[in-house]
Amino acid sequence: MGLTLAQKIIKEHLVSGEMIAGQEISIKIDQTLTQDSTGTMAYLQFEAMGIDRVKTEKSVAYIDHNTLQAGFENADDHKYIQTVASKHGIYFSRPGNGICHQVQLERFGKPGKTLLGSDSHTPTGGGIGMLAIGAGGLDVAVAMGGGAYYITMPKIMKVELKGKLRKWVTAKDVILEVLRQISVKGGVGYILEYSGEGVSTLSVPERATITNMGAEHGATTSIFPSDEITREFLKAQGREEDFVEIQPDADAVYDKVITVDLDELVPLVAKPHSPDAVDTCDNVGKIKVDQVFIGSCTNSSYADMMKVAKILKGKTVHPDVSLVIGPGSKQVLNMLAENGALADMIDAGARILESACGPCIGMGQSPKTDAISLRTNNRNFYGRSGTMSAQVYLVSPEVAAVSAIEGVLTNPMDYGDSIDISFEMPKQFKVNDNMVVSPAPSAADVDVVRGPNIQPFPINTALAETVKGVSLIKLEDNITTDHIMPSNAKLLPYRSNIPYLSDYCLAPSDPEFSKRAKENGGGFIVAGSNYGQGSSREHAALVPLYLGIKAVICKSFARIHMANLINNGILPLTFSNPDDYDKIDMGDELVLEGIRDEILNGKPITVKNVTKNIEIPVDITLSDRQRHIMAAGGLLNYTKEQVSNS
Ligand code: MIC
Ligand code: SF4
Repeated sequence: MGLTLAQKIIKEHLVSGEMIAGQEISIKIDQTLTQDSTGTMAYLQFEAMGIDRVKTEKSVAYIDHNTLQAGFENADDHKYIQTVASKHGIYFSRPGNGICHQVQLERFGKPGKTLLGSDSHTPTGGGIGMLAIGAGGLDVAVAMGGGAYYITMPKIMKVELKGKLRKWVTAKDVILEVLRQISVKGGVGYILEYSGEGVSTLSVPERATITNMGAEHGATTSIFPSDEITREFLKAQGREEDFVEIQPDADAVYDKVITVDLDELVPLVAKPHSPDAVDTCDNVGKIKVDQVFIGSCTNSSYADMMKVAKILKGKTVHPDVSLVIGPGSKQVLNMLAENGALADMIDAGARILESACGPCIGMGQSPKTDAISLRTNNRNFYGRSGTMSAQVYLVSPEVAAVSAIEGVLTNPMDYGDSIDISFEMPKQFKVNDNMVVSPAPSAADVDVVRGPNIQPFPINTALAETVKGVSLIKLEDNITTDHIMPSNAKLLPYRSNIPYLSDYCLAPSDPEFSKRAKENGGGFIVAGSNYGQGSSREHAALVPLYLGIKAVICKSFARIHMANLINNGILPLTFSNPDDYDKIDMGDELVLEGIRDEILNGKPITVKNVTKNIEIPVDITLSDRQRHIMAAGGLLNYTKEQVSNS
C-alpha cells in the first residue's frame, strides 16, 4: 500500500510506535521555532532540563509578538531570549525581522523536514512540504534537547483542489471554504494533505496561507507536495539546495476526502466570532467598516502586499476607515520599499506597522467601541482585538483593500478588470539575514540576562490517590485559549509572569473566575466540546495549574491544549456520555476517588458529584507514557524521574 505525503515524512522520522492512526508515535524533530510570547516559558523549561546546547539541525528564537514595548517588560523578555538562545546554540531573529512563520518559510524551512514550533500556526511550513507542527513550549523544549515529539498518529484527509482560482478569489477563500465544510473541529485527529490539479496553480505563499489557517480547523498539521513551484521559490530565496521533491504515492490511501472547486469559489468572509462562521461577501452585504488590518502570518507575504499596493495605488482610504498594514517580514518590507509599492500604500493613507504580529494578537490597533473590523488574520475570537464590543470579520487582502477604499465590505469582483492585480513571483527575493544573530560558539561565553519580569513557572506535584474540589465554572462549546488566558497589549508583556496573569484567567467568560478559584484553593473546570481551541499557549495550562485546577471535564478537547494539560499534570477528562454535562452545575462538589490507581492502571473513572449524590462516568485518552506523566504530576517531573532511575 502506498504512502501519503505526510506518512512518508513521518516514516522517515519515526522513533517509536507504529504508523497506525490513533496509536501513539514519536518522531525526530529537525527544526524548532519559538516566538517571544511562548518562548520565555519554553526557554525557562529548557534551562530546567540542564542541557548545554540544542540537538536539532536548526533552532530559531523569534521576537515578533511583544514588540510594543509599553514598559520594560517586553524588552526584558527580548534580552532574556537573546542571551539564552545564544548560550544554547539557537539562532535569534531580532525584533523587526518579521513574523516567525513568514521568516521561517522564507529563510529556513526545508521540504521533507520536521519542524516543531511553540505557536499554533507553525503548519505554515506545510506550504513548502514540511511536516510542521504547533506544540506547547515544554514539548518544544524537549525537542530542542534532542527528545522525540510524541503525538497520536493522525488520520489523513485529502483535500482535492479542482480547477483554478478566478481573479479576485484567493488562497484565503480556499481555506475559508475548507473551514466552512469541516468547521473548527473538523480537522482534529487529522493531517490535511492538499492534492489535485489545483495545487500546481498555487504559489508557495498561497499554499502557506492555506496551511497556516489549518490551525483553525484543529488539524495536527496541513501540507502541500514539494514540486517545481517549491523549487522556484527556494531558488528565488537563494537556497535551491534545500529543495527535495515530495509527492504522495499514486496508490496512497486516505481516511477521508473533501473537494474544493477552485473555479466555483467566490470571495468569502468569516463572521464574528469564529473562523468557521463563513459566508460569501455578497451575502454579508455592504456593511459599514471602521477598521481594516492587512497583515499577520496568514496574509503578509510579498505577493499579498504587492496586490494590495496595486489596489491602493492612486486611491484614498475612505475617511471613516483606519487602514493598517503590517508586512510580514523585513524581506517583504524592504522589497516594497525598494520598488515603490510602499509609497503607493502610504500615499493612499495606509498606516504602516512594523513587521510583527501587532493587531492580530491585540498588540495595539484595538478598534473603536462596536467597530466593524475587517482583518486578514486567522482568528476572530471574541475579545481578541482588544475591544470587547468589536465585530471582527476575516477576509482576504483583496477584500480588505477594496473595502478600505469603499468604506463598506466590498466584493472585489465588482471591480472586474478595472484594476490590474496580476503579479509574478520574483525570480530573486532580497536576501539579507543580518537580523538573524548566530549563537555563541560555546555556552560558557554567555551570561543569561534575567530582568525582574522573568518569574519562575509553577510545577505540579505527583497525582494524589484522591482528588476533590468544587466545579468552579461551567463553560459552553469552543472555548478558546484566548478565553482561558487572554492576550492583549496589557497582558502579553506578562507572559513570563504567571502569578500576574492568574488574575485574568477565563476573564472573558467570567471575570470572577480567578477570585473564586483562589478562594476555593482550586477545583475543576467544566466545559462543552472542543475546549482549548486556538493558540498553543502553555499559559492556558500553567495559569490554571497555578490556580490549583486539578481537572478539566468537558465533551472534547482541542489537540495542543490537551497535550499542554497532560504535560502539566492537569487531568483532561471527557464525559463518557456528553449529556452528563447537564449533571454538574457550578459550585457542585466533585470527587475523583482512587484516581491515581485508575490513571496508572487504565481503570474506568467515575466523578462523584457529592452535591447531587450521583456518579458520572468519564474517560481519559492517555498512552502508557502519558499515564506515567500524569501520575508524576507532569512532563518535567516525569523526565526527572526517568533521569534519576536511569
Ligand atoms: C496566536 O495566534 O494566538 C498566538 C499568539 O500566536 C499563539 C501563541 C501565543 O499564545 O503566544 C498561537 O497561535 O499559538
Ligand atoms: Fe502572530 Fe497572529 Fe500569526 Fe499568532 S496568528 S503568530 S499572533 S500573526
